[in-house]
Parts: sequence; C-alpha cells; structure tokens
Amino acid sequence: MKQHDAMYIDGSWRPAAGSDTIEVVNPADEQVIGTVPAGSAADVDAAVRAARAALPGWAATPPEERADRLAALHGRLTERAEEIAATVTAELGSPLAFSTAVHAGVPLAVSASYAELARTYAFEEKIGNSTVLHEPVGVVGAITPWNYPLHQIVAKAAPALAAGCTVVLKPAEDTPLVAQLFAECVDEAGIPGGVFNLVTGLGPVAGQALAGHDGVDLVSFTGSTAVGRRIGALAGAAVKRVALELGGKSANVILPGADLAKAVGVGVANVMANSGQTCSAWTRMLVHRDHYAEAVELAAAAVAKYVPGERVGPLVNARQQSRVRGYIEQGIAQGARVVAGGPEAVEGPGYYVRPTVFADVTPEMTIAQEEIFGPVLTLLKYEDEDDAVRIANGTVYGLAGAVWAGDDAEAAAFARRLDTGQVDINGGRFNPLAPFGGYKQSGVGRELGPHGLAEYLQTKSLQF
Ligand code: TXE
Repeated sequence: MKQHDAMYIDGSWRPAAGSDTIEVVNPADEQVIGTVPAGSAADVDAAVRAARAALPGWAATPPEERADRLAALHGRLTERAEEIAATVTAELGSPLAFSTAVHAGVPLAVSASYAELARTYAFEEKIGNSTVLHEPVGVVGAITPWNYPLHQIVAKAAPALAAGCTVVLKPAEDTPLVAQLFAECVDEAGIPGGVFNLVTGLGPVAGQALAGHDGVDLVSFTGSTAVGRRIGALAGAAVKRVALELGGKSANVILPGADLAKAVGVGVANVMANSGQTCSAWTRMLVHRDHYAEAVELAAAAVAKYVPGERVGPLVNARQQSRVRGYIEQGIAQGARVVAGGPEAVEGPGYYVRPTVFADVTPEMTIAQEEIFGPVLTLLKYEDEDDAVRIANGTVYGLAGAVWAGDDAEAAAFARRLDTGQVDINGGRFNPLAPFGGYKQSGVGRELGPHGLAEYLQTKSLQF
C-alpha cells in the first residue's frame, strides 16, 4: 500500500520531529500493510503555525476561487476513487463493493456539494439597517475516527475550506493511509500550502496536542463520547468553538401499518452495513407487540445472508472485536435471547464478529442503552405509540433513527416526537445537503450542507 513516511505540512511532505511510528494493519487478515509517523506535539505545532500563516490569504480569497479549488479537489478524488476504495478496504477491511459505493462514493457527493456551496452561499446578508458578514472562524483542528475514514475527513475539511478556514487534520491511527491519499489530492488540486495540513499520530498525543493548541480556533471532533467530553471541556476552558459528533443508539420504529418485511429487511441491512461501525445505525428495532414474533423471525432470516468475510467485514481492530463480543455476552447474561449469531469466534484470521440478533430485549438492558459499534441488532417490543416514543427517547443519545408507517405523513408525525437529529421516513434516501448531528449526548453542531458550512463561520454585523 502506498504511504508517506512524512507529514503534509505547509504544502510539502516533511519528516516528523520524532521517530515514533504507527503500524497499519489490515483487520481482515491481521497483516501489517504500512507504517506512518506517529506525530508529536512539535509536529502539531508546526502544522498549526503553517495553518495560521496561510489563514489571511485563504480567508481573503474570493469564495468563487475557493469553489474552483474545491471543484478541483472533487475532480482529483473522482479520478482516484478506485484507489480510495482499495485503500479503505486494506486498512478498514470493508468489502470492496461497499468501499466503492460508500467509502469512496459518499465523499465524492459531499466534496461536490461544498464546491457548489462555496459558490452559492450567502456570505453576506442584509438585516434591516445592518450588513451581516459571515467570516471564517480561523484555524480548524479536525480529529476524525476510522469508521468512515474519508467521509469523516471530507465532512470537516470541505466545509472548513469552503468557509475560508485553514485546517490541521489528525486522522484516526487505524486508518491513516486514506488520509495521506486525501492530502495528495489537496496538493494536486492546487490548494495553497498551509491551507490544509495533515499530522498522523495517536489520539492522546497528537490529538490531545491539537485539541489543546492555542493557535486553533475551532475543534471539530468525531469519535467516542468519552473523548468528546474531554475535548469539549478543553474548548470550554479556552472559550473556543467546538463541534462534536459522538455516539448513537438510534431507534428504528416500525408502526403497525408499515410493510413489516421491508422495514425489517432494510433495518437489518442498515445495522450490518460497515459491520455495524456506524454512529447513526438503527441498532434498536422497536416493533408493536402484535407483530413482534414475526419481526424476530424475519430479522433472524435476513441476517443469515450476512456472511463474515463476504458481505460483512471484520471490526477495525482486536480491541473493538473484544468490546463487541463483551456486549454480546452481557446481553445474554442480562436475559436477552440470541436468535442469530452470538459471541463465539469466527474461524480464521481477522477481527470478525458473528452478525447477531437479540430478541426479548428490554429498554434498560445494557445492549439497549450503550453504543455497541458492531453487527448487533436488538429487537424491543412496545405496547402503543406513547410507549414507542418513551422507549425510543429513553437513552442518553439522539443522533438518528427511522420510522415506518402506512404512509409518510403518519411516519413524519411520529418522527416529530423523537429527540434525535435525523429521521428516515419509510426508508428515506441519503441527502448530502441535509444537516447531520446529534441531540442530547450525541453531540454539538451539525455536519453536511449549508448547516455544516455555518459551523465554520462567525458573524460580524455592520450597522448603517
Ligand atoms: O474512539 P476515539 P475509538 C465510538 C464507538 C466506538 C468507541 C471507541 O462506540 O466503539 O467510540 O472507538 C482521537 N485527545 N465511536 O476508541 O478514541 C483518536 O486518535 C484527542 C463513534 O476508536 O474517540 C481518533 O482520531 N483526540 C464514532 C479519534 O479521537 C483523541 C466513531 C476517535 O477515537 C484522544 C468512532 C484524546 N485524548 C468511534 N483520544 C462516531 N461518532 O462515528 C483519542 N483521540
């Protein structure tokens, strides 16, 4: 696999200050596929200085010119889409078809949308006798996870660059190679040196240094709630802007009038996608008691198609594998019934977990409360709509969800009662312009579309 033994800082690849490295492992066969530098606070400092130096020039670049550069970036990503998919498959283990459609495909849609938004967004508006200017916040520290490695980078870097901010990215240590590929595309797109910088490294070292750096004006973080809380506290102490996209425990509510087979089939596919490593996954399926037994049978049958190593990939590393298996064991210990899969190992190498379906799950069980982040679906029974709302809203999270009903209006009416940031109505369709982000402990701020761009802007009003 192609890799750089260097950081991308100030428009060139330069060696790290220290000699520590990170081995990149293919989780499907546990083979080492590459090595990248483990950056230190000194590397982060050099990158932040480069971003600060580049800020005045990029912020003053007319939005149309920033749009041209983003369009060029989209063009480079499009030309290298096959390489992107192969790289993500190598470092995340996802099946190549999924990497092509989603890990490469979604960032193409998102980068295209920000090339367009940079051109069309109203960076100035009139309100009465005032002109309100929407100006870049400044230097952005972006810290991203491994689950959708390129999407998470593009969902932060593209709106930040469109807004006129400069960026220092610290990608996840499990998936640094696609981040290096992205930096190459930035370079090839003619984005000026220092506007985008990449420091690979460990979370508690490089990530922490970036989150706490005085030269960073906004930290945008996606990852675990535990780390998000720490980053939020650092940002609060320094009175700097912060965006947090954290965990989820989303509900898939199937109302009595819905097409049960379709709702269950799509629900299972949603949870199994990316081996369940999706913060917005509909991990709790809520079914009316009259249809519950049938839904359990349908879900168990549907999950049989998800064969590890074929349709479903491994988890990202051994730590995540044992964590997910631990949750499955806890579900059994608390009295839930396994109707497919289970904690037993999958034969052969790779960090696989058996796709698992739990029935007889009650809302207070750990597997119905905590984010598992693996191919594990729980089915819960409700009595009536009020009960379904109570269960759906009964976790600390509120990131996404789904509602199925006899018609869209009924599903949408129910969706208004959910404390969550995004709801798919009768299946829904991905919209790269729709805001994405959490209620409650799922986070602060929104990504994607104009709302995602607004995160990177601050307003100044001129009174006339
Ligand atoms: O996350 P971490 P992990 C959830 C999911 C998963 C759990 C643990 O439930 O099982 O988190 O995953 C960087 N200062 N999500 O351990 O550690 C780290 O280097 C600054 C949900 O992989 O939060 C990486 O770049 N940065 C999620 C990023 O934070 C630090 C996606 C995420 O890693 C840091 C991933 C520190 N002290 C996991 N410590 C989602 N919302 O999509 C780590 N990092």
